[in-house]
Amino acid sequence: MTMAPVDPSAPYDRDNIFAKILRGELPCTKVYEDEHALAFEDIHPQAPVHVLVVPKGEYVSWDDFSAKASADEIAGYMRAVGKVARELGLVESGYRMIANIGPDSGQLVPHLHVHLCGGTNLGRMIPA
Ligand code: DGP
Repeated sequence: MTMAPVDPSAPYDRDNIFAKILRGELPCTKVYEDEHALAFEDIHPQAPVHVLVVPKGEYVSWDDFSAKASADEIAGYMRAVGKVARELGLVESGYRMIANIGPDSGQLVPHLHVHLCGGTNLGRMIPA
């Protein structure tokens, strides 16, 4: 599926892919779920472990989330990201968290998500 870069000024689109996954309208390979977050395998993995962690609320980006989410949502989501990394066994070997926000980042899905990547040496943070 071809997707356009996310427009950060656009309102939340309830038909985005991750919204549909959260509602159970599209399948995913679920890794973790709690009150605040859902984690599932990325459909195009770029590392041996590549999991997406999304908040359950309707937030387009980190900017949106950090400005509008409640303290409970923010704490719950942050804890969930850490818990997923722990449960995936990534803490000792290390891992990378990536959150693409807006056009320059290449964000394609307009629902906030953190990529958790690991399982190998990931090299430079931003390839030259
Ligand atoms: P980003 O550029 O940060 O918005 O990355 C979006 C990621 O979402 C990308 O790595 C591929 C993944 N993705 C896109 N569509 C689906 C889907 O339908 N299911 C799953 N599991 N992942 C998807």
